[in-house]
Amino acid sequence: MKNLLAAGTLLASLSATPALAQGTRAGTLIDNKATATYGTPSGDATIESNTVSLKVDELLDVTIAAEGGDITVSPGATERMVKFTVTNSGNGEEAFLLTANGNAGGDDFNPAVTRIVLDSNGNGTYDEGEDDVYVSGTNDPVLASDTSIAVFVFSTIPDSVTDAQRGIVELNAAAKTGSGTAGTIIAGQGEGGGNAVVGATTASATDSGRFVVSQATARLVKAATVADPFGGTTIVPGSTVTYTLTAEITGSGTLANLRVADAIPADTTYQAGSMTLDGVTLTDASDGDVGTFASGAIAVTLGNTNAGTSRVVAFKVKVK
Ligand SMILES: [Ca+2]
Ligand SMILES: [Ca+2]
Ligand SMILES: [Ca+2]
Ligand SMILES: [Ca+2]
Repeated sequence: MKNLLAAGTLLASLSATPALAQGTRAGTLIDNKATATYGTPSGDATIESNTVSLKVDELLDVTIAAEGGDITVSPGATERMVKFTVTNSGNGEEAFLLTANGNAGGDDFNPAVTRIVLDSNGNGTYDEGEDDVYVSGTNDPVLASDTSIAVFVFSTIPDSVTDAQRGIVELNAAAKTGSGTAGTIIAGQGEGGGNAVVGATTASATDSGRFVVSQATARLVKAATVADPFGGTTIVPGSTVTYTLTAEITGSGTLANLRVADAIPADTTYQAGSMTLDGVTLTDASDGDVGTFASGAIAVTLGNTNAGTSRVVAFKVKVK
């Protein structure tokens, strides 16, 4: 070639295979033949070089990405899902082995992984009964170069977790042909009969999704103030006792269907119409408001209550 370069004008032409996003497809032959043209007394003469034919090896590469953002869960929640996208960023068709891990460190708890599901119908969302449960070595997803598959990893959240704790779930995807040190050659295992070569991604990639616990907790504090018939605070027959029940909801999220009840103590009489919620009078009847006095007890239905709020129920009794 060097002699030809020196001999005259070189008209080299490289293969014009269109470039894919991840490079030339594995197995492609890159043929290169050069020509040299030079002048002679009878006109130009052209000679050709031999053809150099190179087969493109298969680069094994993969990327993985968990759908972003914290996933809110409550203690003991089941069937909580993290969606991952696995992309074959190599230049040939490849099968990928998937491994989920709920026991990673660097967080507050370990989600218990229950199953990995492949987006078999390719619509990007989980379809119960339609998308296939992944079984390693049985239905390892096969991806063409530059294509992706969604993978859904399901977990159960431990009962013992508390508000604001975080737990991560990892998913690893590794090329089935081989992974490890970049540049490692797996002879003859590339698409199209060439070698497979571990790419810059090590042909193995891991990402994680994160669960964060949202748990509301209620605390109920009861207090009493006394007013006796003489303008003092002694407990004597005829004294009025005002009970105050303060429900404090802490943590985050919402406490479901909160109800506060209090049985009227012995030796006292409920003072009709004395029940209040946050200072607003509630009727004793079971009617349109949330308070009821029945069967010797007051009951107030607060319903779903957000963390960070306090509700105050009060009522009066008279000492017999
Ligand atoms: Ca392959
Ligand atoms: Ca963990
Ligand atoms: Ca689907
Ligand atoms: Ca009422």
